[in-house]
Amino acid sequence: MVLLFVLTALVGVTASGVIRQSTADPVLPAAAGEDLGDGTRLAQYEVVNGVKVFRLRAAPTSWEVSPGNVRQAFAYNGIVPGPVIRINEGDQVRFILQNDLPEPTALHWHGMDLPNDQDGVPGLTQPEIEPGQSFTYEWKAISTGTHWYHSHMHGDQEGKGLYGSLEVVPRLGDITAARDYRLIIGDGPLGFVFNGKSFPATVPLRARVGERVRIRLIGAGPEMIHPIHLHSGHFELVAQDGKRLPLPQQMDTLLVGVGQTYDIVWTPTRVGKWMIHCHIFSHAETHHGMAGLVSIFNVDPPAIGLPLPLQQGG
Ligand SMILES: [Cu+2]
Repeated sequence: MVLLFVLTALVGVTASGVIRQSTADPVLPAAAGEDLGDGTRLAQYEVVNGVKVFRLRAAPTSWEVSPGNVRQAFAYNGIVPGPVIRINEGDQVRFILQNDLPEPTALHWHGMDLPNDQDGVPGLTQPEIEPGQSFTYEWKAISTGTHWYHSHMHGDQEGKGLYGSLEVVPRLGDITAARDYRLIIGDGPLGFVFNGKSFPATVPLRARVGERVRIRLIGAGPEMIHPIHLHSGHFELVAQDGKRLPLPQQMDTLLVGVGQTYDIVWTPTRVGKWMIHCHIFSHAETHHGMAGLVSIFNVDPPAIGLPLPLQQGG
């Protein structure tokens, strides 16, 4: 049992949001490109002279937000959201952004403590990156926790899909959880989307009774606020904008504004299909059924045969 635990801790588990862990480096190169089980993928990088180098290409793409509903999107590396950038506190990181959009762009590292000329604001801290040009950002990861990155060129570019999760793993004291999901909320030209998809195309999230499930909520907007509600009782709010709260706060609905990030932890107590959704009717339902900001947790019994704390209908 102890050996199994050690092996699991070193190797990690790849499927369905289960966290990879390693005492040496929480971000294993072998994990690059990994499907994180929530409709997002981990960013790939290479290490050059001790610097983690990421390549991002912004370009138009056709993006199917739900079956038959194809929108004209702008995407980093062809996916909405862009790849999840997960780095460690203290990492020196470099991002080479290629602009293959038909218009200028720039990239802002939202929530990061970094040099002013790396802040990504066109016309203020850097020139606009013209179509066909590239720009290189480099900084040291100081700000820990859940943040995000996005185009700072017109809210319209952000709304079309130019955003992604930016997760800085602290050297000490990360939020402990068995699974690690993110739900990035969009409400622009792609419609109401969780991780670039509208229900029923949102990826079902897996969990087991008794697990601590971390959910990173990111308000990418660019226009609206969303009261995010999780069925089945309550969850704990443990961090806002990457900063841990002194005490977790129990709640069942959390208002997520544009630009905000929240980390919540949920421990399912009952098996079943549990919704997480925006509670504004027009953002999550139509008269023909659910659509938009809706995802489903499929909660299974505990893996190791423990009795259920609460049975369905109990
Ligand atoms: Cu909403």
